[in-house]
Amino acid sequence: DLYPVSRALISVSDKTGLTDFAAALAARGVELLSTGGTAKALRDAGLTVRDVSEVTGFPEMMDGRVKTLHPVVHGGLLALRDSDDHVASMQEHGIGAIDLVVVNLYPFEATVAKGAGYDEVIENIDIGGPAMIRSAAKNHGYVNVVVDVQDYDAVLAELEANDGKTSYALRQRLAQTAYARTAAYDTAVSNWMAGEVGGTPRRRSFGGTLAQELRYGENPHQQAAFYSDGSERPGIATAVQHQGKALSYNNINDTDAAFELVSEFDPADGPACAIIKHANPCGVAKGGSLLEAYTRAFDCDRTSAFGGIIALNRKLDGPTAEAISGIFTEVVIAPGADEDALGIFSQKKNLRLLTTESLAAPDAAALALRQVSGGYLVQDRDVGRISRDDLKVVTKRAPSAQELEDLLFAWVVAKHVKSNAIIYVKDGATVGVGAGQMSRVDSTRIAARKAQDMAEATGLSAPLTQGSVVASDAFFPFADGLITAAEAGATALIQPGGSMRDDEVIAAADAAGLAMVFTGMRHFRH
Ligand code: 93A
Repeated sequence: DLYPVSRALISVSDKTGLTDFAAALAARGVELLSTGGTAKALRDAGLTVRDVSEVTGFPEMMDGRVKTLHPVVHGGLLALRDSDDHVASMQEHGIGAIDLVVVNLYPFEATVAKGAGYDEVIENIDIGGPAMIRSAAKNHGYVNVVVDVQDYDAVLAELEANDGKTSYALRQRLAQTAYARTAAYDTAVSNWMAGEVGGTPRRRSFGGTLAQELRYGENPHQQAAFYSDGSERPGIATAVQHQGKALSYNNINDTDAAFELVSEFDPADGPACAIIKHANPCGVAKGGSLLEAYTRAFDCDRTSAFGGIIALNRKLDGPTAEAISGIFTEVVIAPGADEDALGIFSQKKNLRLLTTESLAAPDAAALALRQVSGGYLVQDRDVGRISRDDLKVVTKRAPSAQELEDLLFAWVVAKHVKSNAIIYVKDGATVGVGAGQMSRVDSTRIAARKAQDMAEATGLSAPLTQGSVVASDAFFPFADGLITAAEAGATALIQPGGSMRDDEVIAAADAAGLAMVFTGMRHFRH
């Protein structure tokens, strides 16, 4: 996969590092072709350069708008070197192969940033540069494309190591970088124009394709749209909707949260159900049947489940569909639905049923994006998972087998709850969820309070938090949260550990006879 570099075309606006790089290429016997300003800079540095205009037989014209847009350039970039047909075309039309393109673009973004007027900004939309970058990147089987000054050294290092040749791996990596650059460049152009013409969410570029125009956003006065990133991952973007009106912005967000959470539970380990409201679970449970899983999830917080979104980890069946039909539900999502379920739901015109090919892969690597003023925060998706072996028992008492199972279940749920997250679990079902509070002790109290409310509403003598276990998405900074959980009847806890006051928290756990395990992993979610 090594391929030699004999001829390079260099056309750069940012001339940083240019002459050193070009001199190193020339020293290896690489022929240099270049456009006006770049050629001048290279000649001034004493290098021998051929003008692209001499190669094309056309002068640079129209204020430089047409310099490199010529078949002699693009044929030299795009020709497949091992195709007899392509090689014959090169010979017939006097096209020489170009093995390396070094281009950085007209400074469009910087021109906008300095507040230039409309015409000057337009003039700084590079056309020939992106065209060459895209041609070279497409033909990375043979051609190297360098769009980033920082990559000059990597190219020289390979030429040095491989006697004037580069590897496929390098060319492929350079091509990927090149397409990221042209995509970002056109996004910048489009977003600038959107500012000029009043672009709507439906006509902005996010590196995705418009999948759906939404009636409105989080609120009716906000416009909104749903973009797909083109991946085939099972989930909200690829699910099939069987009935009901179009999903809203909030429906899509909540259905995604529900499906991602329920997908954590391997169907081979039994049915599971998650009910989501405002992006947080208000009930998650396993059960002997899908119906039981749903009922137990519902029993965690029947009040909040009204108008909720339900996700199941197995094909929806008739009995579960019947039970779900009992209250108002916005959306149900599952990996399939049987005939009975479809028949029952067809009577409920307002209920949306979505099915997917399979569950989502909770361990699939992906990027998570969030917008802040003036930019984006990008991180790996939280695919962190722990197993029994990762747990460290820190209290005098170790959790029982049942407690341990519930602790692990609670921990998985905690990962999908907005911080500060506190989850009470009993026998494979949440019995209290505290989400999104600014203080951890408040989340602990709220979850216990809700369990108390449920007990009163359903005539139970004691809340289900009695004899439950608790998960906390991050460490308890003080003992107060743990004491609150103990007062609510919790007998075991799972948390990352790592607080300055771990000793104090462990002592409080021992004093209350609780078992506690540390995961060493945190699951913040904001
Ligand atoms: O106006 S262009 O879009 N037309 C072209 O054919 C073309 N070819 C290269 N701009 C074009 N370029 C750009 O010129 C390159 O991307 C580079 O940014 C710049 C280098 O010009 P010079 O060598 O004259 O400084």
